[in-house]
Amino acid sequence: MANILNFNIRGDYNGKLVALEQNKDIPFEIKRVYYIWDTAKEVVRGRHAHRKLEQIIICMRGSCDFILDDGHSKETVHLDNPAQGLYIKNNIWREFTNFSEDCVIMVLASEHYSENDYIRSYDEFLREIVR
Ligand code: T46
Repeated sequence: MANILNFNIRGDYNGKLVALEQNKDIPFEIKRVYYIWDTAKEVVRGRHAHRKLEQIIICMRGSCDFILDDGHSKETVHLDNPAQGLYIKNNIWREFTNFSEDCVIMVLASEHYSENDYIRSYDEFLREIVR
């Protein structure tokens, strides 16, 4: 279920650089970028799925854990590498937690923000994925 993309690092003695191009390194057109930081370790974010949205999650600094659930099984992914992206397709329930103090997450999204795309009830999520 967890799909980790390994990005090319174009680094030299000056430091490291990753370049991401839509429809090449990122498997969709990027319509939105947002980032999350300053979240306490024990906070649990997410607790929803998306009907259509696909996203790539990149932990730019620090670390955190994503718990993914496709309605059949659950998987935990530890993110701590800015040269990796966690590709989450639609209809996956996600929770994320265990934030390090310095954690900064950047998200590349395939759609503009729409509250209608969110499934915020786990029971509703299970009903929708068996339809
Ligand atoms: C996801 C995980 C990884 C906006 O106004 N625009 C936006 O683009 C986003 C993402 C959020 N918001 C508002 C909606 C809420 O009032 O920001 C507030 C916090 O959003 P939310 O509670 O949905 O944040 P997370 O961290 O639980 O989830 C977010 C994304 O919403 C979600 O798509 O997969 O990050």
